[in-house]
Amino acid sequence: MQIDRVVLYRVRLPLVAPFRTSFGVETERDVLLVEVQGPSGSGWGECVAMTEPLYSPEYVDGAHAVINAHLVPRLAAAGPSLEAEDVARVLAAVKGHHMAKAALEMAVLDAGLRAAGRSLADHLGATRSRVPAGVSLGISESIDQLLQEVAFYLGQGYVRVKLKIGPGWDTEPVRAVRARFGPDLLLQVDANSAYTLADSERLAQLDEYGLLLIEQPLGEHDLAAHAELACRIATPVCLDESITSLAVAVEAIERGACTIVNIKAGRLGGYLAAKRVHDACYERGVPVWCGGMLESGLGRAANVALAALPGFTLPGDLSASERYFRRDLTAPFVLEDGHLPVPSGPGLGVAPDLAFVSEMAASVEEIGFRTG
Ligand code: OSB
Ligand code: MG
Repeated sequence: MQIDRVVLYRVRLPLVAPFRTSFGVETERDVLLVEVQGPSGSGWGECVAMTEPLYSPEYVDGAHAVINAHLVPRLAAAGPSLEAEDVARVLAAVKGHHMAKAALEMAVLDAGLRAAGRSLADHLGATRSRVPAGVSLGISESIDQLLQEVAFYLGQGYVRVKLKIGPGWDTEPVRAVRARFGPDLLLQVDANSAYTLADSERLAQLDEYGLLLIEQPLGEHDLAAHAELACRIATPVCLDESITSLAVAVEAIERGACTIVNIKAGRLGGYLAAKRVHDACYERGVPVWCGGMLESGLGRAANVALAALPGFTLPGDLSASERYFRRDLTAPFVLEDGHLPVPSGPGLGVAPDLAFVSEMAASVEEIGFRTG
């Protein structure tokens, strides 16, 4: 795979509705797209870093800067031929910045697979042609509004509901949703690290509602506290923010900090690292599911491919395009009987709508690779 240049696009996509979590409110998605271009065609990556460093230390302006100043120059220096499998090693001297690295690796992966006529799903080892769709619902204005939202998405066919929670919005919404929609609804909650171990009695009050899991109740770096909490509550603990590498995933499982893992390629440094975490969990019998970061159709295509691997036994945060955006950057992902189809075309199997990307682009930068 020869790369001649990298093009970075910043595209602002308004969300159809504000998305409120324990760490803040999102009203638009500031998407950083990476296109790698070479003689055999181009490939696309999406950086999932958010506007502010509130979910994790990364944020989109920082990712953009590190890609420009530190990552692209290393790719350019790596020589005329580069495979996706080389990208992580070439970038390894730069510490952290997993979301920035993941975006570049995703673009190289897409370019290579497109040129080879092979789908990302096949390349990763997908065993399914469609994946169940879950929906992640932000903190609402009121219980009434939340119940309406849940009813709306269940009407659309979503097979699992996740409620964002935080202090002041936890047992009441969960109780209300259970009471209204019954015991068979697949229901889980995500605290985005809003609690401490001192809240364990409050969190134990969720035990009676038969949740699939509680996601990231405590701090990102606090595996020991998660292991202690897991002993104090009946709801299975799942980690999101904490799972920053394969080593941490294995440690979290071995220490009893979680019994379920949320896999996000951006947080782990790419889809290839995400596959390795999947494999390690699969070997250990630990269920995994595919998290989301309000991706456009490009990131969504890759997430859906990843979620088609056999260890993804729980529905992911994989929703239809219209749940996020009035118009997506690709052909929209549409729910089919509560599922999303796994793209089967070469690479990501979806292409950006270039006219729409240009129309929405706040900036476009081309970085040429000097060769010879
Ligand atoms: O914690 O899973 C999370 C969105 C942005 C940042 C973090 C998270 C989320 C979501 C939304 O829960 C998942 C989605 O539908 O993309
Ligand atoms: Mg989460």
